[in-house]
Amino acid sequence: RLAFVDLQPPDPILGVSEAFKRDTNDLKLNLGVGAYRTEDLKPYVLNVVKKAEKIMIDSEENKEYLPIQGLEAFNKATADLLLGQGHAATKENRVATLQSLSGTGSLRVAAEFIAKFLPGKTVYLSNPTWGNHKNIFADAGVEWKWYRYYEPKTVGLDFEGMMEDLRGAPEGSVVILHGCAHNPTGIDPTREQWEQMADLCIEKNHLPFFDVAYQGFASGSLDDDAWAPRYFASRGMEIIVAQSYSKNLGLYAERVGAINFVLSDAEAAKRVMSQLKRIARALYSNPPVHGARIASIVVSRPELFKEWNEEMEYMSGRIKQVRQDLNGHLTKINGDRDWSFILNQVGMFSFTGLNKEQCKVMTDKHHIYMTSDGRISLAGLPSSKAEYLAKAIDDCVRN
Ligand code: PLP
Ligand code: TYF
Repeated sequence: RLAFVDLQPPDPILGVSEAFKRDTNDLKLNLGVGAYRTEDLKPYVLNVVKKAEKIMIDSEENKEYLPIQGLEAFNKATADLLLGQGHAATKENRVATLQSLSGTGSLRVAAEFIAKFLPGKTVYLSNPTWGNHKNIFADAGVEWKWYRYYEPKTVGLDFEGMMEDLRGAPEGSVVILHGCAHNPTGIDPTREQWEQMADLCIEKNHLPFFDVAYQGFASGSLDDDAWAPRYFASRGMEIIVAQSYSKNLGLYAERVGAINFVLSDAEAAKRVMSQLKRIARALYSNPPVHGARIASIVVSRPELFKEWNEEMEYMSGRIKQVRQDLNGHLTKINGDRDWSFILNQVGMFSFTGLNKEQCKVMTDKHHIYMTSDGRISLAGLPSSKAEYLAKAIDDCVRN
């Protein structure tokens, strides 16, 4: 009966890991998926996570269902982490926060909300963006379009193009913005540019929707990395923010995250919250508890919170170090080219500017696995392999 079902190609990002596993060459290097690795390429479980889990075992927490909206302590902690302690919006109960299934599930809940309550509105995505954004909105039945973002000539931001496209978008469109550490480019707007974007969103009555998947990973500071959504909220705009703890707490498989709606008053927040719960109820009923407990313990205990910040600085510091290493080797091997973009980009990724064919050579000849858009995850690069990577990139750009 179902013989007509056609074959879906592997996910462009997760398919890279599948291909990596099949490669038997010792030189192989997986720079595909954005997951932090130690210098010896081991996954890293944060000490604060282990400590929180010990606290949880000692207090013999039960496994009862959470309410539809999730763990209350987590929802409070996550909104405070996003907006900063004592923000006017949280004090005035203007924030509707629903714990959801990490960044992806949180985005999907909001996509369902947009489909239901903003019918006919278009979601604008940066070109390029995280590949799953398209799937999430398309599957929720929401139309999406691109706005310009990346300028290949400078390996930088096409700010003029972006502003032009957002100005040309119909009034009241939804604009997806990466809160920090843009995936895949690693290129973020400056604060002055964010200010101009906020002006434009107010002028055009656009609804800014921040995807915050890397808070703490761009600069090493949780506060600095939340600057853009905080600034937009401070301008009195209503905003949506999806949060993920996959990367900054290393809770990838625990699926910890939240969707936040910052609204103009408490009544609106109550109504939106009731609708988010209705959406979550039909999608998955209620979220998992384990990771949310970990996150709320780490965020709410000052000694653990301090240690988390140190571990995040350590992780983002290692990535900054491999940026230096890679830039240094490339400059030494091929000084005719400007490799400064590697140092200027932020977060886990570097957008190398390599085209599809060159990426194929990287994989087929050099056993370096990366997404075909030219993105490499520096979080998966040990310093000891930076020279090997530099030689492979040089080989690809020369030939
Ligand atoms: N949004 C962006 C831009 C991402 O890069 C990611 C993960 O790579 C996510 C959302 C969601 O990840 P998760 O569902 O694991 O939180
Ligand atoms: O590397 C990236 O951009 C992400 C990683 O459920 C990822 O796609 C992997 C699995 C997942 C969410 C994100």
